[in-house]
Amino acid sequence: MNSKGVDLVEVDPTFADSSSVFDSSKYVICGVPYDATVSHLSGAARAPISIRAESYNFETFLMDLDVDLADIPMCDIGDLVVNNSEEGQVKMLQDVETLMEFILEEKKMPFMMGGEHSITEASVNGFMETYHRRGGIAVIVDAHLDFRDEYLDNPHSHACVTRRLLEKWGSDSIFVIGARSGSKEEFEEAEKLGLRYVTSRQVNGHGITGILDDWDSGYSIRERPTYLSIDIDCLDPCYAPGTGTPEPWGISSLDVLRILEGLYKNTLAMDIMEVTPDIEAHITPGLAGKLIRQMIGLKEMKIDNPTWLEKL
Ligand SMILES: [Mn+2]
Repeated sequence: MNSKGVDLVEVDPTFADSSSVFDSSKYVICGVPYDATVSHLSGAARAPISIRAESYNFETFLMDLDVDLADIPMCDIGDLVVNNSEEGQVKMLQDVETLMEFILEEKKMPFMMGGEHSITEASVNGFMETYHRRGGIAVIVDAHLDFRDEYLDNPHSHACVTRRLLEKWGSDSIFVIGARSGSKEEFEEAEKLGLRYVTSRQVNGHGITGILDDWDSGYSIRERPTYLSIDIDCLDPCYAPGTGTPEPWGISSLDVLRILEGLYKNTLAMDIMEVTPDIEAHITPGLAGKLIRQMIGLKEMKIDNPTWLEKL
């Protein structure tokens, strides 16, 4: 494939069922093995390999959606070649942005597997280049507010992602779900700059569907092109222990499923970040892989009025 000067390396195995070639694929999976700005426990660079390995645990048939992924044209273009050091971050971010724009230009849905959350800044920027003028939004599901102005002298650290995106694309374009950690200053700045976020406790109390409904009435989020970023630490550590900065009292795996079900129609790009297989190498990367598979299944679901929960 022509990847606009971005270097990719083939992987073996590829993500399960991604057996099509790029040109005929509707869905494109890519790994970004970068974790050099991680602040607590590192190892997210090894997540793409691990998510691919665990993706083979699952049936190709998604019984709740009546979709067989073996029939769906999808490909795994391998890993972005990165210099996994702080010096390598600038080029990594440029390459992620270029790749995101390229895959969207080719009318395919990209799935980026991190790596650390700083990748999301570039990935959303690539998405917004095309979709901001059409009302594009980024929904970021994360335990952390990631609203520092800079962290360890780096304004593009994983701890600054949401702030950079809000500054660039405006408070009407960024929505955060599951926040429960940040400095006092981050919360004050988020208030001042008008960040729209709900905490994990609000999700627990109000229900994620109610929150999406509220945002839909206020900001029409279900009608706008959407980039969905899942930082795996949004989940309670009991569902996703394999992450570098686990934070208690998170949302459940069913909450995340409902986010996918609530937003899949207009979601045009997605990422899963911060899986750290050195800490736990099966349940967490498995869940990450399943979320990618479920999103593809939802996009391919034929029935008009889904009743998946009842059906189960
Ligand atoms: Mn996080």
